[in-house]
Amino acid sequence: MHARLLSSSSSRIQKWWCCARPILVGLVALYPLVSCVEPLTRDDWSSTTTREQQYGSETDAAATSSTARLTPTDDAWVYMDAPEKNTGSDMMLVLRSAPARLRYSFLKFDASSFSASSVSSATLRIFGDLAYSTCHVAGVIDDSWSESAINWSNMPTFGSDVDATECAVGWNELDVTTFVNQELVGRDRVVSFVLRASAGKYTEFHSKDNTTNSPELVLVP
Ligand SMILES: [Ca+2]
Repeated sequence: MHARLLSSSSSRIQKWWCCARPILVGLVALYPLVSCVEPLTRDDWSSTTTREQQYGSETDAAATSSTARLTPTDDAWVYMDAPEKNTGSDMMLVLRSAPARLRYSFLKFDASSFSASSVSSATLRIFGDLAYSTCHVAGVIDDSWSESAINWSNMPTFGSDVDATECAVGWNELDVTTFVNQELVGRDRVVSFVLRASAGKYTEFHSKDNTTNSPELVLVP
């Protein structure tokens, strides 16, 4: 009797083991895969999670180049009827188009702190105190001039106008994107401009030596 009970129990254990063994083997085999998957908590995911929150920023390198607002390293105006006179420390930059009394203004910016290789836009901003004329801007490739030495007799040559606008009192903006990209890509990262008036009376802008509203070159990567 006792032996028959033992035999019956052993048979049930063998049947159970036959069924359970493949399951246990499977679980053991799957364990390394399951243990690598970290559970999501409520904070790990939401329908509004941004790509950056999920993956981190891919643009850390690009993020170092942001919009730059540069003030001139040099600015001065020159006038035809006083060809040796230098105005490098004047608080104003002057334009005039009257025959034999022309006035041009030169500005120079150092863009070496701008880390992007090119701009999507570059804007020259000048603040008018007196403004009754059309203002023209042209690029100046020769950056060897300085505000303390430039005058009508030694001013650098310049190219064609790259933009023009009806200047007004207050802020005026000129698009210099193409010329700035030529400087950034093909030449040095120092950018000079000349401003001229095509018609009208005196036009005067704040220079960098003014206490307020200095000219600025806004570079957008
Ligand atoms: Ca100056």
